[in-house]
Amino acid sequence: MHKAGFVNIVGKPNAGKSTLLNQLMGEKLAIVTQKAQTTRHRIFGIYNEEDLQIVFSDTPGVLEPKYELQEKMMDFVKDSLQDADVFLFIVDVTDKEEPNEFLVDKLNKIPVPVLILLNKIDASNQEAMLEKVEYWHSKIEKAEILPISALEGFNTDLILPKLKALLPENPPYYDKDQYTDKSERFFVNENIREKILLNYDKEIPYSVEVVTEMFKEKEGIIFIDSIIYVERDTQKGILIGHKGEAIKKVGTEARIDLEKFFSKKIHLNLFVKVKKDWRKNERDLKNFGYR
Ligand SMILES: Nc1nc2c(ncn2[C@@H]2O[C@H](COP(=O)(O)OP(=O)(O)OP(=O)(O)O)[C@@H](O)[C@H]2O)c(=O)[nH]1
Ligand SMILES: [Mg+2]
Repeated sequence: MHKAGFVNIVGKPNAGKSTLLNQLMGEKLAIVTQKAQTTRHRIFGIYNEEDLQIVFSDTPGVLEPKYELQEKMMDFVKDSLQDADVFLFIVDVTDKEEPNEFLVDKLNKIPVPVLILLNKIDASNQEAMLEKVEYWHSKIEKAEILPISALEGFNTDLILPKLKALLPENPPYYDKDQYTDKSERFFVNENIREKILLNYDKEIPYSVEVVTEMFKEKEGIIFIDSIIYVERDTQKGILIGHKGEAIKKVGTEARIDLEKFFSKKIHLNLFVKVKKDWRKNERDLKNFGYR
């Protein structure tokens, strides 16, 4: 007997969805930062065992879209609300704000099992936790609740057996040696964007898109040319920094990570270009892979 299915990770921005995907996969597939809206795409992590295939999908955090890019991000979320066999709904227990009622409502209506993961319990206390458990029991009655720390891997080992029990009998959807739906170039783009999220403030990270134009292996070295697009000239100046120091730091940090990811020596060239207001432009967004 072989089981297979789609397990979609959903939640508010910054709840720890990508951290959880990486923890479950045992590999860093999705970038993680302390800033909200780090993830912009739907990323599959394909977990394989002999008699099991779980297609996890990490999604952008659910928000009220304010510009076209965010609308496209929410389209990815809508897709993942439609094709799940099981939902992992991840809640940050340290989040003081109201839950996203749109998402709670959807999860209540869709006839699919929901496992609520109360995340970041390493940063909370027993009392607050018990309160949250009670609260979430009443919000989504059908759901099972599990307190976890995605960061520290606490209780995350309990998730796989629970999912296996819930998933239907199916042949695998993907080749058993495939672990993601994304290309090598995608991981390069994301890694560079992660370093930009970590190194710059305010609007800069949100105004950036990365496109890898060359990814070529020659004699054991991977040669990469990537373009960082920003929305205005002033942002280009900030990104590059005094004597190019700032962009150099991004390049070095990204290269070190990518050498680990690909287990190869990397030669990385970064270029900065302006594409005015791309976040609001349908055609630019389409070219950047936001359908
Ligand atoms: N203390 C603590 N921090 C965590 C835990 N899980 C995630 N974090 C932190 O929370 C922040 C957001 O984590 P992400 O995994 O990027 O969250 P996300 O839900 O994917 O966020 P978006 O992609 O922006 O929607 C990062 O700084 C993580 O290190 C946890 O279990 N405990
Ligand atoms: Mg994320």
